[in-house]
Amino acid sequence: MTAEDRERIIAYVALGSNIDNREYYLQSAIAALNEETGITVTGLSSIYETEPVGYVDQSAFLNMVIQIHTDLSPEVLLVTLLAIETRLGRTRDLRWGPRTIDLDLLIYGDHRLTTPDLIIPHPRMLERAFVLVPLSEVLFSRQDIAFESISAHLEKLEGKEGVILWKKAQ
Ligand code: PH2
Ligand code: MG
Ligand code: MG
Repeated sequence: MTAEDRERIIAYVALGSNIDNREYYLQSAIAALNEETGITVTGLSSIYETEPVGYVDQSAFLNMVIQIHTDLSPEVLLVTLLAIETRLGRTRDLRWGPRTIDLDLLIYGDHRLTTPDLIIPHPRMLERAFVLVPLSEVLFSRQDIAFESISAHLEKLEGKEGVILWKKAQ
């Protein structure tokens, strides 16, 4: 049995960075996730450069979405994401402010979950072109059945012009 057979849950994580060497933070976070026991990175979107949303007086972001296979619970996965953010220098001075790396759990299998710390699916993902553009790309490339519903949301969404392909996935 390979690691991927044991790691039964398919999950999607959004990555964002807008401080210093943004691509370095994306790549370091992906490597750190892949090194965790119980997580295998199995799909990568392209990297997009995106206009800041929400708090607009900050530098442009690089955003992407990855697919993972995992046998961690959603709560343990969340703690793992936050620990990797901290290791990569993330501070929380300003909500929606500049960050070395932001790791947001978007989708965890077909689970729906609301706890004080975590809502799955991510409550704002359908409103954000910087999430839906890379998410629909990686869903399509991994032949995930969620592609149809996400791409239907993406078609209706405004703000896609603020999301520009920056480095195409291999
Ligand atoms: N993240 C936010 C707020 N605004 N804007 C862009 N373009 N990309 C982000 O990742 C982002 C944002 C809060 O997490
Ligand atoms: Mg975020
Ligand atoms: Mg976050």
